[in-house]
Amino acid sequence: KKKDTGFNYFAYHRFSAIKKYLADVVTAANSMNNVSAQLTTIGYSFEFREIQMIKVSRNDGLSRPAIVIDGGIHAREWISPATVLYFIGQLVSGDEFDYSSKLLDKFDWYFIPLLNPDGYEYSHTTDRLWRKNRVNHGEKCIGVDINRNFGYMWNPVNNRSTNSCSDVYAGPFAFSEEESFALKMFILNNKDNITAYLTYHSYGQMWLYPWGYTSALPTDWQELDSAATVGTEALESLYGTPYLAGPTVQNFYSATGVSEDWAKGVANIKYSYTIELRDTGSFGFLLPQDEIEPNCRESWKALGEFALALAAR
Ligand code: ING
Ligand code: ZN
Repeated sequence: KKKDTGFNYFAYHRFSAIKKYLADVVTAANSMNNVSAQLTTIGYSFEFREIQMIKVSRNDGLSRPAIVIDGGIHAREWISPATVLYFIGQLVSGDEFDYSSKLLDKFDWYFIPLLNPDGYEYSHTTDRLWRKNRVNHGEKCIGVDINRNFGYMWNPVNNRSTNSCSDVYAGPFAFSEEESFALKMFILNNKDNITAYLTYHSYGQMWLYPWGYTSALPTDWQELDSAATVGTEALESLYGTPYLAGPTVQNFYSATGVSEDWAKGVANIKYSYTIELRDTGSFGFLLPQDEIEPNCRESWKALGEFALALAAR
């Protein structure tokens, strides 16, 4: 039996609509006989919004290696949660490339589609280009960059960002933020079983792997590189969208306390990536709604091929 939620994947939605969609996915999955969807709240934001995680898996009671995917760490990168919501729908209800059944046979899937709900809402109501969360630590300015707040190489002395007004403020201490802390606790509670961690951002069209804090490479970088290249080649095959696979510092810039580094360096997740979605700057963070569909289709194809390649290793 197959049921859909009626959700329009090709528009940008507010927090409340996303929350309703996730509840509808659980209802739809419960009406099917070979897939299970479970919704949990892994934390609450500073403004008390739920940080929701949805697990999608076979409902045969077996435990499989896990892939963890997050979106919406940065408020203004609206294409990121839109893409992760699309992934959830394809996996639960079936997809045009027939990946979903194979992907559910191989992995348990954990999605946190909107890790920074406060910032996301603020980018809808007040400041479209807001990046951080909306925490008030009693400092001069509001907000911490969640992707500078993770506890691996956090804010080192020679590169210290103590300015709360900076867009990349690292916070008063590592994991000071509910959002990064919630992700950390979830991952540490499941860490022996996680094969891959993918964090979706925009923009730049890149599939990046550690390290983010140094130009040195992890010893297994060639395995990360070849898996990333499977992803980018599949992605390019649909519309010819050029994507670059490579190490973060060499291809983008360096930063400390980022989630991909913590996932690999501390949680020991082998395949840890930051994916920068469309575009390369023409619209930047303001990606028009008519690019959501092609962006989602090519990104889903990339994820499918990437995950199947991992399963075959
Ligand atoms: N990009 C990431 C950022 O947090 C990044 C890129 C990740 C840089 C990891 C260095 C290390 O700055 C976006 N779009 O936010
Ligand atoms: Zn980002």
